[in-house]
Amino acid sequence: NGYKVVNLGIKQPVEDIIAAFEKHRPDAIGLSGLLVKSTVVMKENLEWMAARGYRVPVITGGAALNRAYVENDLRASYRAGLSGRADCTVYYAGDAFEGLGLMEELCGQVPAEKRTLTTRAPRVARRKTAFEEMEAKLHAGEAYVPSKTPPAPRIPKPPFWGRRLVRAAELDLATIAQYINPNALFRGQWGFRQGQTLSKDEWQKLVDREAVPVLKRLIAETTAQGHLDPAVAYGYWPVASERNDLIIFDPVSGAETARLHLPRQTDDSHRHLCIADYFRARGAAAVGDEQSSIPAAAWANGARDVLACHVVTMGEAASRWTERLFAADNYQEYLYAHGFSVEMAEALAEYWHKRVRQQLGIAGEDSMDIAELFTQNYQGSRYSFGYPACPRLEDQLILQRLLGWEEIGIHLSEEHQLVPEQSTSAVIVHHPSAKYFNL
Ligand code: B12
Repeated sequence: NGYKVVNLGIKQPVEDIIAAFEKHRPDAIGLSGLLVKSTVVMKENLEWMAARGYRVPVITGGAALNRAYVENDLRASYRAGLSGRADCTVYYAGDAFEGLGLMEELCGQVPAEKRTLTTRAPRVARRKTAFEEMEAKLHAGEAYVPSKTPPAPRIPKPPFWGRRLVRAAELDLATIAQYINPNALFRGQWGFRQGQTLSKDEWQKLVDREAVPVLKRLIAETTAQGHLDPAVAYGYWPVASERNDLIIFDPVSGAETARLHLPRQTDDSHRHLCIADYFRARGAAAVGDEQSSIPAAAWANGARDVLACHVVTMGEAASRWTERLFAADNYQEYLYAHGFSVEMAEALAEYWHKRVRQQLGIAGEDSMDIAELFTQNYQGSRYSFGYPACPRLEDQLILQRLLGWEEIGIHLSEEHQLVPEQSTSAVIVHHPSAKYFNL
């Protein structure tokens, strides 16, 4: 489309964004917010820019934002202290095409009387930001109302206690790739669209013709050239629930080592679900010979159940690979490679979750069809912090401590984001009733 894009990459401090602005003098700055926390950071950044008199138009987008928030709150933050000039404002783009439309208008490619995107009235229905909604739910979810979750019929016995690391040599990329969700990759990441006009058959033909060969090529290339460096840290801990808390015990000393404070559904139409309820209560009466499944010291302190946790990554190599393609102006390949690398991280999480079910002896309910695993056709659930049932990203700190993930090259940013980007973590619950839910 004739635009030059300077990609600064993810998690850029405002000082670096402005340094790049001074160097390249662009027509607009684009900001993307994927995680809820980024809405707060974006607001602070715009205030920082406004305080220093910056007037460059800013276009925002991403899962964490909504139009009303951008057009009201962010716009007000950016205009604070300025004279209210019309050329200093913040716009919302629902997708990349809207972003392009905004650029056409901002750069004078569209005659003034035909401009619709930059001139439209701000959306008035002021919704809460994703961050505010989350805070409100967390606050309400503090209340303890017992749910009707039945106790797990059986506590599985893990093959070991504590954590283990799995390195690239033990992980086969082609096997992991079988767990890629094709919809998420082809539609979500690569932008293939069925639209109104393509029948199911025609869509399948398009995918087979255009998308599948790219996927096959990327699997072959990454295997040969080491573009991805997969690794896993995972393990099993003795646990017990206490109202809205899940207590995690040290498998050796038996002492309480961490406590996850989990929110509960509060709406009356809901079932008052809380992840803690999927675990036996602290000190509950023994069922059968299950005492032998839990380390003795932890049992003595009230541990009655088992929790699995994992973190998976495609490694720094994945981030470097995609950065190189971008720097070489190879945007099409960048889009393919980036989408593939992030969906490979998700695929490894799906695959390793299956391994954990196998190790716990609960994989009997698994669908034979991998595609059905994407809709939870198996026993239990894999909950990631930041997702609706357990939205506190800060809880990543507990997983970091348990899994010691620095040893496979992962660390947390100040906003509790995992670095490298192509990483994801989860707690794995074996209880047969455990499925995804919203607060
Ligand atoms: C794929 C995915 C992942 C992948 C890849 C993420 C990535 N870095 O790309 C993996 C598996 C690695 C992942 C991990 C995690 N994820 Co995730 N993930 C998603 C998912 C399903 C899709 C995101 C995506 O890549 N979409 C495809 C891209 C192309 O679309 P897009 O981002 O929406 O962008 C389009 C538009 O929004 C717009 N746009 C976006 N930005 C901009 C900017 C400008 C200027 C313009 C013009 C347009 C524009 O244009 C784009 C193209 O049309 C979303 C849910 C969702 N539906 O969005 C959750 C989601 C983003 N993930 C979430 C979470 C919580 C996580 C984890 C923290 C989970 C965990 N505990 O491990 C980690 C964090 C990873 C990290 N590094 O810290 C939450 C975030 C919510 C929150 N609490 O903040 C979401 C929203 C899911 C949810 N409903 O809760 N995730």
